[in-house]
Amino acid sequence: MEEGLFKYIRNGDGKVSRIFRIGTRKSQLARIQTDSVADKLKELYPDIIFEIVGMSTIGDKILDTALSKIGEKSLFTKELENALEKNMVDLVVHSLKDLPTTLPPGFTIAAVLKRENPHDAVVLHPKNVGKSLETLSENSVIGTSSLRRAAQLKKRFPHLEFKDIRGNLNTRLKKLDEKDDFAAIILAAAGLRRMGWENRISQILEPKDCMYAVGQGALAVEVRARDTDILEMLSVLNDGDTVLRCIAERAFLRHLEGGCSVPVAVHTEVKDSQCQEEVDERCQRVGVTTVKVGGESQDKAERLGIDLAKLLLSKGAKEILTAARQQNDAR
Ligand code: DPM
Repeated sequence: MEEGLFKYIRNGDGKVSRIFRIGTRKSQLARIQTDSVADKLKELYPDIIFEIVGMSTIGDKILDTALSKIGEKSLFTKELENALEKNMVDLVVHSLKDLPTTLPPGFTIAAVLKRENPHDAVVLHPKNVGKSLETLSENSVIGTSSLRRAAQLKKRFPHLEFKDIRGNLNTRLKKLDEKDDFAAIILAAAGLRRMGWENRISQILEPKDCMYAVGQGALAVEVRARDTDILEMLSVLNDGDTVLRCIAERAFLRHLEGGCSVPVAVHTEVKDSQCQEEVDERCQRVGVTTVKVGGESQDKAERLGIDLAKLLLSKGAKEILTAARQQNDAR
């Protein structure tokens, strides 16, 4: 791969067109997510050639340490951003929840796609089928390396124990099914669905039991901020409600100075659908609706997130988060 050069192809008619390269992590889930975005783009822009480039990230290479312990904020995104920087790829598809709330200078989110089910799900060891977190026996071990999930569920289900489990989704399901270490594991419903493993979901966790992570269930496309043409091209992928929710959630987490190593959870809803109609804008392209969320409602969403963070900080959130960070460092 040549650095610093865009990639072009000469068509049969002698014309030269640019190839747009989409960077992705190599895990099966990342590939599925990237393919789904690439398929949408190919359908919207049949004359443009998109090519997928797979890459490994720190998060993929370190498989034996809990995510929150590695201490690298942009675990899954750094290598992909390097590739963007060097023009080796033009766009990168991420799970929004893995994207730090502040991107390095020069990068921006071009689109946030319609959110899937954002909730967490319980996947049971086959021997426990028919049970729920509530009815699992005393001291059953639940696998998760998410501080957010463990913190909420420990409080709600004090009879359960929580232990780290790492690896990609395939590895985790294998560890669950083929060993006797875990009674159940907790995973994002969206990831399970995308992998085609919806049938393994025995319980979807309601917000009263476990709220989800900021951005969970939504895919985001990251690009070079200076590429205004690409930003314009990708804007059709935006889902208005998802954008508003994720702006509010990310502003909230940013203001709390959280990251993936602190137990912060959210639950958002767009209540005012009239506001949505105001911000819908029909695009000239045939058959395509561009949802350009108006600047004003985006500002409102951002302010909502910040105000909520301020409220929590005034009620002692800072001390709780500091203690959680120290506990995590000592693990
Ligand atoms: C982040 C967390 C996890 C991922 C922490 C959290 C889960 C880690 C674990 C920030 N990223 O949620 O509190 O369980 O040890 C990740 C998954 C998805 C994106 C897998 C999952 C798929 C769902 C989506 C890992 N990142 O959470 O089960 O696209 O939102």
